Amino acid sequence: MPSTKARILMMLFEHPHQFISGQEMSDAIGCSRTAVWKQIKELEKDGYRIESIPKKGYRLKGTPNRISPEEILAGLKTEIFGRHIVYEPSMPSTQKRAHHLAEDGAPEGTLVISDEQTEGRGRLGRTWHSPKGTGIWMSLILRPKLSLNKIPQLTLMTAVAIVKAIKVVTGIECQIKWPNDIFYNGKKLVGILTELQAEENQAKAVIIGMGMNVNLTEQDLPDDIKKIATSIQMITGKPCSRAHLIQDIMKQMESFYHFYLEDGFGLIKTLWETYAMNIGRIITARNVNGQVVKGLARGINDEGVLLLEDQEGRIHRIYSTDIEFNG
Ligand code: BT5
Repeated sequence: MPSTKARILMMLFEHPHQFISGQEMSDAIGCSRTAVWKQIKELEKDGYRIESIPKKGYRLKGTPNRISPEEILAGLKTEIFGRHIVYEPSMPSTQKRAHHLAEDGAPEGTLVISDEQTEGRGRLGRTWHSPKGTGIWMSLILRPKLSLNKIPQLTLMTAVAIVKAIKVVTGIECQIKWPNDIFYNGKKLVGILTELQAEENQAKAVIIGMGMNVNLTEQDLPDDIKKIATSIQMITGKPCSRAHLIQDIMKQMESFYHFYLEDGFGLIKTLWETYAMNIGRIITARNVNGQVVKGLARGINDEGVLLLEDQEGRIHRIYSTDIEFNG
């Protein structure tokens, strides 16, 4: 059961431009008007700006620059994705925390979010730069009944869902770079990290980490990353509501996930190829044997594996390695 403070905040978020009277709140929550007033004062201490007019009530005027689980929940249109949120202003890594929660039995749809990561991680031991109050750094716990070879498809599903959500919320049309990046104009906007807890040949939990540069400016990034990265604010010139993006990503992911579990990979394959930036281009990749292969990216197969055709016409299957463009 959410606290009185959380319930008041949710009511304020649900009526963004209207005043809600103290009486209305106390009736809905089942507490005294004085208790409502005390919690409003607490919210102001947390950085919320709340307008208060006698006989009219309270209205939300501004939020602190931090992710608010209450704000996310107030506009969330999902059944399970993001319904249970674990939030802290700072974490070493949401991915690491999600792994612990999954081991302790956290249910499917649990979303771990932080405003800052001090040890954010990418793939293969790389780091993910996650400055405070600027991006979406989150990890979603799923518990699909899937064999292990199917799990990489969830990365592709996530990429498709995020591209769609970014388009819906901001109007920006991004592209997917194999296997796990979302790009805009040649620069990285989002990175996805899919990790697994397995038992025999079955997934016990899948942790999908998403790092999204939302309101970062150039000053938020170190020099080496500045050259290769962008953010939604850098593209549009204005800040974007992180809560709205999270809500839409959860909604898109949930509907693709249900569709995928019922009908298979077909729809995601088609959308992924539509959004992909590498199809039809010459790329260099490393295959599972460590061998470097150069060829034309033909598309992905029904398992979600990238197919590369070399100069002799041989088809190579590329799993989750990085690629470079050559033309
Ligand atoms: C990824 O790895 O792109 C996956 C990133 C996943 C991050 C999320 S945040 C929430 C969750 N918790 C975590 O601890 N991680 C996940 P990879 O393909 O290996 O790309 C990493 C590379 O991207 C780095 O080596 C840098 O070159 C670059 N990079 C680092 N921070 C970046 C940023 N904020 N924006 C763009 N590029 C960045």
